[in-house]
Order: sequence, then structure tokens, then C-alpha cells
Amino acid sequence: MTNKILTAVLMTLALAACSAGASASASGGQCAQTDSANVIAISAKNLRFSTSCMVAPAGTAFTVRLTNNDSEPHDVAVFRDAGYSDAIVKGDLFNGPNVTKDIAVPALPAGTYYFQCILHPADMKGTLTVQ
Ligand SMILES: [Cu+2]
Repeated sequence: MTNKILTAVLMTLALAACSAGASASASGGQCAQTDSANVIAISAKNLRFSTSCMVAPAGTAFTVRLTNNDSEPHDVAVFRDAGYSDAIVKGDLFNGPNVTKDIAVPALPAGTYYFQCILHPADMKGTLTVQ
């Protein structure tokens, strides 16, 4: 009887973990775009960026505006390669919560680039499509 209850509890926990993961990835499905001032506004919360993809116009400098809603420091760095070794720009790490800083990104040719928080590279990363 005790084993049955334990099994039921474990299964419930497993299901809860799965649905939490699904909703987290679904919320990151919409790509952040540049606004009319060429600013892409994103945020960081619970060691995650608000999006896993950004879209910017080719040949035009733009700004990534990061609002850090964590007390931990975050930044945005943009790289040419998926291995995150060839950096184009690295923003400064800064603590939140409710602190916003701009990262200036130079004009880039069309292509796929990669962004991450250099302090949390495993959990805070995504693609930047320049088109
Ligand atoms: Cu971070």
C-alpha cells in the first residue's frame, strides 16, 4: 500500500515536471523583433531569457535592450558561430531586478548568429536571425 502511494506521488511529480518544461518552451516560441527605433526588447527572469530567438534587419545597427528581472547578473553577447567563440559584441554583466541596459550591435550581413548570457551559457541562449 505504501509503495502504491509512493509510486502515485512520483508519477504526479514526473507529470508536473514535464508540463512545466513544455510551457516554458512554448513561451519562448515568439521571436523578439526590432521596433521602429531598431530596438529589440528582451528580459531575463529565473535564469532564462524571455525569448530564444531574435530577428533584426541586415546592414543596420540595432540595440538589444535587456531588462534583468533577476538579482543575478546577466548580459547579452552576440556571436558569429554556434560554438560561441567568435564574439561580435559582449554586453556588460549587470544585476537586477528591474534594471535595463542597452547593448549596441553593429550592422551585420544577413545570416544566422547566436546570443547568450556569458554567465549562464547553458540556459540563456538563442539564435539571432539577420535578414
Ligand atoms: Cu545570465
